[in-house]
Amino acid sequence: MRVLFIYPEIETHGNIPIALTTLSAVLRSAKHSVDVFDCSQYVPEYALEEKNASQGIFKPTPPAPVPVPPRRDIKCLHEDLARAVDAFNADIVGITATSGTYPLGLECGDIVKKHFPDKIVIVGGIHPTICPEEVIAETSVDMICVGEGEDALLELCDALQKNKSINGIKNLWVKDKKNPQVVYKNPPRNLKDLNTLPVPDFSDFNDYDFYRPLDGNRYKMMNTDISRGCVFKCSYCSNHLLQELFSGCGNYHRKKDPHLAIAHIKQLKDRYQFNAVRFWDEDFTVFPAAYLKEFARLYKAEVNLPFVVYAGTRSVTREKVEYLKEMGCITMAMAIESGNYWMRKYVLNRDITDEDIIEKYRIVKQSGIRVSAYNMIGLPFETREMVFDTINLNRKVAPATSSVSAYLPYPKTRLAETAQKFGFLKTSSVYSKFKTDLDSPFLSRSEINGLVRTFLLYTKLPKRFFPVLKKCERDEQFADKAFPIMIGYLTNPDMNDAFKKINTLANPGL
Ligand code: B12
Ligand code: SF4
Repeated sequence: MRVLFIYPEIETHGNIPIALTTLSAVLRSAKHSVDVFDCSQYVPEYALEEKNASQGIFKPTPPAPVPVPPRRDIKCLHEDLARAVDAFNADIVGITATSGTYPLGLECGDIVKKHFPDKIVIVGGIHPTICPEEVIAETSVDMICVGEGEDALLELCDALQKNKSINGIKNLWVKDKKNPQVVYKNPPRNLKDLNTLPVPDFSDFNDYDFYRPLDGNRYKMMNTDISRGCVFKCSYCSNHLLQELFSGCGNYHRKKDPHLAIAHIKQLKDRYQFNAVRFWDEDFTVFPAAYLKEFARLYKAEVNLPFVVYAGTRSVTREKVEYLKEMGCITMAMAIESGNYWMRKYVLNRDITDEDIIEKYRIVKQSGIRVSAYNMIGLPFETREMVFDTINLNRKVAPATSSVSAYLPYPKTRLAETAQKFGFLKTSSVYSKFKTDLDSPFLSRSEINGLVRTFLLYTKLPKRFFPVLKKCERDEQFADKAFPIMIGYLTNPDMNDAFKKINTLANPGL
């Protein structure tokens, strides 16, 4: 069979999705043909990096040592996709979708069906897994994959090849060919033993997209993981839903045997000449210390590349951090999310005290590993004072960088449902759009946007700058002019010079 995958990401490039690298490897090892239509090629070059650099989120970074692929205008996507499906002569078009990328994914499905009504369109990924009824109801969707796709997609391809029935494949919801009103909703299969996965295949992605910025350097970065799932149940995250959905299907949180994981990483390093690794596991320090110790030993001996991980403040210990340090970890990203204990405990279901968070950051910093912090603002019930609790906790732990995003009510999560129940989401469906649509009596949308814009500088600059930042929250044009001065202050902390420059801006009197 010939399978064309669509990666419908249009906001950023370089986040090579693990799902497609794994699914491609599985299909190719069974002699099926695969190609990828990568919509991130339509993202204007460096658009995001430049924006982030101008807000002080990224340090300016040297360019990638390979040519920038030609950037296509998004207006050509329709025509390009139709041509790609035709040129590849795809039997199946497989779309991967998170809730954020789903709208473009569906648009792609519509394009395919418009030009090639007989091609099979299948949608997989977290969005159809969580919202199967919504996705299967679309006329351009023939079937969806609920949960893991490796075995289901392979069985689908093999069955089609042998002209066998495709209606009973576990994990798939399939529309009856003659009567699309009838949907075969097959039960979930057991969760995949990660030790049976093949080495991922990165060959369908553009070389340029592997070069990622990190702390002022650019690395040829391998995106990979050694586990799936998470043991926690934060209310804003999809994991509690997945834990429920796949209960009875085996352990939800699984990890690879360290020897196998290392063998795969080593093969990928040699094949693609990667010079850094980004582990996309949900929490790299949740593994037992003995597992991490063994993994660290093998990694140092066989791979020995700098790497980046996500780690949970609840699972970090001094011993585990020591193993990561020995292995060559350059950055640990840890989430604070909210600096307000009540918000963390009762709204986010993250019960950890400020003192513990401070201690966990101290442990990582003492090890010499760079640490960055993730935060959210615009949470249900959040007031401006609570946002400043978050800013103040970031100031206390002083990570290398603090990033922030506006809270997004992801479909069916407990927090989205709470937000709906308490009237923070005025629209009838929280799934219809994926930007903050919180209507909070405590914090207006424009206030949230202003705080997102200025968050990093609030965490970094002396308090004397706060009135300037408050003005930047409300006045984007002023912010555009004041930001470079304040970012300049961070590298050359001359207060008098900075305020002289700020006072000469259009609207002095600060
Ligand atoms: C790595 C990761 C990222 C990476 C890369 C994302 C990418 N390009 O793949 C980065 C850091 C960039 C990222 C960013 C974000 N992420 Co993220 N991320 C993850 C994480 C931790 C792992 C995803 C992964 O690679 N898993 C391993 C692969 C193998 O699993 P998989 O993708 O589910 O694929 C399997 C099946 O779904 C299926 N499948 C997938 N595609 C297809 C296609 C077909 C045709 C078929 C048949 C099957 C199939 O088969 C695959 C193999 O079994 C997940 C957590 C999770 N539990 O999924 C969150 C997760 C996907 N992210 C999430 C969020 C919210 C975000 C951000 C919005 C965060 C932010 N505030 O910026 C952004 C935006 C991403 C976007 N554009 O939508 C949410 C999404 C919730 C939702 N309803 O969409 C998740 C689920 C976290 C969570 N638990 O809530 N993320
Ligand atoms: S620790 Fe992270 S991945 Fe796990 S449930 Fe909480 S937010 Fe989700």
